[in-house]
Amino acid sequence: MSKNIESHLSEDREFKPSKEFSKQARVSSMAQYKRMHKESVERPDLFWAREARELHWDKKWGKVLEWKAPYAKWFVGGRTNVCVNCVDRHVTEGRGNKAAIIWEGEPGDKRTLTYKQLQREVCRFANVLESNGVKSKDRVLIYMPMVVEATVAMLACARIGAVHSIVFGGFSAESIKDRLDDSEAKVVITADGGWRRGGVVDLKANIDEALKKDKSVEKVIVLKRTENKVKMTKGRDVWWHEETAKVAATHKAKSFDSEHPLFILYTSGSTGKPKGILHTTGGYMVNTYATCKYIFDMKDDDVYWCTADVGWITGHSYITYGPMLNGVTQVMYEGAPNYPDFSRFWQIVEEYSVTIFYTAPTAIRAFIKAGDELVDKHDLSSLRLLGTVGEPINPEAWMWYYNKIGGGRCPIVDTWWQTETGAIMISPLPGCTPIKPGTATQPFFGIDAAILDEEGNECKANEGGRLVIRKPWPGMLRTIYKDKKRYRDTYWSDYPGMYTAGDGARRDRKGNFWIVGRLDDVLNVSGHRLGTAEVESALVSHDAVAEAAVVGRPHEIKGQAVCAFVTLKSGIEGTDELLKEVRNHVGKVIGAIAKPDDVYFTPVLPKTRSGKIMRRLLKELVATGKVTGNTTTLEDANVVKSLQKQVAKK
Ligand code: 6R9
Repeated sequence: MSKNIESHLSEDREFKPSKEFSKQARVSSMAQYKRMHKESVERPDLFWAREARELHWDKKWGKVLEWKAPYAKWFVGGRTNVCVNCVDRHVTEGRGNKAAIIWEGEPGDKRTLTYKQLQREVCRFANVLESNGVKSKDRVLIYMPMVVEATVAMLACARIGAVHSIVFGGFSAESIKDRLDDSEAKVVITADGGWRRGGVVDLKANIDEALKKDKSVEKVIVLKRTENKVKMTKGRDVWWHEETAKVAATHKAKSFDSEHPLFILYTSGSTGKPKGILHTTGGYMVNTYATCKYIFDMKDDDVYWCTADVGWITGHSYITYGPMLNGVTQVMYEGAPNYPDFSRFWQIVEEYSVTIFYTAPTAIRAFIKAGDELVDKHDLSSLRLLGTVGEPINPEAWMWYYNKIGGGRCPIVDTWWQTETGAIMISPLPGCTPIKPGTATQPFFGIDAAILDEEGNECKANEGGRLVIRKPWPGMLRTIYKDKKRYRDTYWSDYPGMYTAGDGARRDRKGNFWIVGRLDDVLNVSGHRLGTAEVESALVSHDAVAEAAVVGRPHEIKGQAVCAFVTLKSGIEGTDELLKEVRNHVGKVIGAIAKPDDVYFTPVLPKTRSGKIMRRLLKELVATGKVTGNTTTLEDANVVKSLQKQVAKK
């Protein structure tokens, strides 16, 4: 990380959009950006009302914003239906026969749905949900592969006012169970499996396991995707295709209050318990709509592709909601980027003439490693705009993306945002912002971002501090589900009335934001947030483990790798076999992404005299192989020496 910061500070490569790009973009000069940004921050009511008016409301709002920190209401009193805005509106406005989703399965099967066809699917499934007892505000847990039906399920929930809560398909039964216990979902939507690297992920078995002691779930709706054999529980489990065959392909949508809950998405925090981030209707809709329009420059003839999974916030805001609100044609792909090899993405870009491509730095680094030949075989000339999200992008990866994928002609939008923010917060505008490798550049309209020191003073140029947002924005989380106190404590207690993002950052002389990374005990592994406390409690739940400390270390492809220091219960020997077992155990408890890359067995953990594990020291050790910092507060200084030897052996 520190190497990154240094290279950031000396980064002087800068690229401006071409005249052609600027000319057709919605914002084409920095002067225009500055004017609009100033207005949007000073008069958010004017800016956001203008954006909101481009969408359909059944009842117009009264006030644009009601702010009683830390609680915001946007488009107060307004009534709308997000699903109608994503789907029906395009049919009514003459885009019914336009492709909404061009989908490709991992085995190579293909499917295209127009907005009209999508409307029928969504209406059918809304009817299915209702006939299975789902009512407004009921929670629906979705655990699905990247198939069209995942989006259909989300939109159908939104249509009837049910609150979806998606659990990423890579998460384990136990992770599902935790989220079910918290959300008390009434219905689960899943599939008989999904394809991943040629194999089938047995999603239904995980649901069955998670539901063993559950009391809230009444129905499980199962999509047939892989013909994988599954157990159907009588009275509880029903088939998607059988249910949809019973109902009409039309459904009259009701309107919902602007602050009606839309979804809950769980994300890691610095304790072992994931936070249920709650987003609502009107503000989220307008914010995802506007960011897609300005940042991705979405136009009627674009083919947009975001490679995220709907299990993450990026898949919510920039697959299902934002792009559909803009009525764009988008590509959706089910499988892994390296199946059957690393040229799969480029093959898809070529085949569907993708124009806007949005992916994560970790994927870019994996492509670089796989070799340029895999890119060179494909014609990528359809691309006109590139984006990244999820973690800071290292300048080398940025340059490769810019030149090799973008052919030196496509602006890159490096978009900083979070599950909590709902929509992109800091990003270049492709038609005007000069871009540099490694910076997310400038705040989006309506976003008042700043970097503060511990006392709350704004940091000087290039000085590192904490990233905060000083004013509410429409897509912001409204609370942590069932935990208002945690909401206030986590996000609003560092500086009164301001949102703390949990990221460290600095701002250069031109006002560009350089995000350094998380300041809390949250790792960023392949662009995904992972709480060290969650991994630690998974480790400790193994019978042989007494205590565990987890830290991240820099990793060439994943950004950060998970390192675990583990003490075993007395009398248990730390064999290689046990090491493997402990790793797999974490995979079972949380999911494969949480499996530690390195596990070190140690007789004791480095602790202060008051018994606190010194993670700072472990972090330094795995990053550099040495410990230089102050160790005088350590209870047992010999621990460090022996750990140093172990790490050096790796
Ligand atoms: C959208 C998403 C949020 C955390 C965030 C930050 C990191 C995201 C970034 C970035 C640098 C970017 N992050 N985008 N860091 N540059 N362009 O990823 O949401 O999964 O909640 O993660 O990811 O650390 O705080 P989420």
